[in-house]
Parts: sequence; C-alpha cells; structure tokens
Amino acid sequence: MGIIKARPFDVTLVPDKTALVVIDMQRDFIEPGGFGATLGNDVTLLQAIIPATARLIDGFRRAGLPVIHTRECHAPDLSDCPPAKLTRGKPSLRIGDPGPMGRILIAGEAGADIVAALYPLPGETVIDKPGKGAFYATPLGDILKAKGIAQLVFAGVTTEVCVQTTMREANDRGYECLLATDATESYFPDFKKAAIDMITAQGAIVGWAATVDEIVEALDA
Ligand code: TIU
Repeated sequence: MGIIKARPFDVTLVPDKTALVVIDMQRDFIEPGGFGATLGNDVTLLQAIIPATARLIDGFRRAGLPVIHTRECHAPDLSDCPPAKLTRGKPSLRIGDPGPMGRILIAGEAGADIVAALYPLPGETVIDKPGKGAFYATPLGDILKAKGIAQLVFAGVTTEVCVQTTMREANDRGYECLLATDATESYFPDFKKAAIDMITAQGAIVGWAATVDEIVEALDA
C-alpha cells in the first residue's frame, strides 16, 4: 500500500494491520425525526458525506481489509444509559421516546440502524456502543487485538463528538489513527474544522487527516 500525503505529515498504511471504523452512520443522526434532529440540529448537513463514505468503504472492501461499523444506541430498558445522558438538555424527544423511526437511539429500532447506502455486508463487525467512544463498554478492543490491527482509519459522525472521542480512545491504546476528512461531518462546520485541527496539531497528537481519494489511492496502490 502507498504513502498517504496526510496532515500533518505523510503516513503509510501497513497491509493486514489496518481497519476502517465507520462511526454511527445511523438514521438517528442523519435522517429527520431521529436523535440528532431532537437535539435541534439540521441533519441534512450530514447526508452530504454518504457518497464519499461509500467510496472509502468500497476501497477497504476491495483491499480485503476489515470494515467495522458502530452504532450509538441503548438497551430497550435503558439500563446502559446513564441518567445524565438521559436527562440532559431540552431535546424534543428523549432517548427511548417513540419517534417516527421507532424509539429514539434504542437498539433494534429503525432509527438506530445504519443508513441503507452504507449498510454493513454480512460478516462485517457491527459494534453497538452506549457511549460516544467506541471502546467504552464494547468488545472493540478485543476484536481489534484478535485481528492484529495497529492502524485505524476513521469516518462517520459527528466529527467532534463520537469520532473524535473514539480516535482519542484509540490513540491512548496505541493505535495509529487517520481521519478521512470528507467522510466525516458535524452539525457545526466550525467544530469539524476545529476537531481536525486539534487531532493533527502538535505533530499528530491524536492522529493524521487525509481525504478519501488520498486514502483510497493508497489502498489501491
Ligand atoms: N455519534 C455521535 O456523534 N453522537 C452524538 O450525539 N453527536 C452529536 O453531535 N450530538
């Protein structure tokens, strides 16, 4: 695989040690009537990254490298949802309330599922996570260890919440982390830019950033 001209400096993906983690590309964040919308956000902004994210996923599938999908969601009895998360703010619907895509952010409901255009293939790992980070209270760390993964490419939503949290968790666990800048989005464009700046600052303190084209070119090389 080729060298990627990433920010803040070049990075090389190592064959058989690299996986893609697609964070929370769920209807609840991306379609009207879901969790993202209940928080008062304009969800249409997030829909724009679906084609680039699909190209990135296809690149990993072509290279025969693992694609891991995550979903932020909770058990139907909310036993894994901390009271602080349940009661915070003034959303129009709270986690567990019935909405147009089923109960908000509940595992097994239509809204918690991944958007059709990015749907996991049979055999791909899907991690349900109760937190913003994908390592907290999930088997992700054990799964990556079993696969011998050392480098993670990240896509998904939202950049400064679940993506950045997971990248920080991964960085602290020793993984080299690369963010696909046009396959991630925030409800707040300024926050996306700031998150990418924070991740890549101080000599890649959390990790690297590159475009989908740059990453796919390296995967295909
Ligand atoms: N997946 C994820 O980022 N969860 C959030 O709640 N993000 C918000 O930006 N609200």
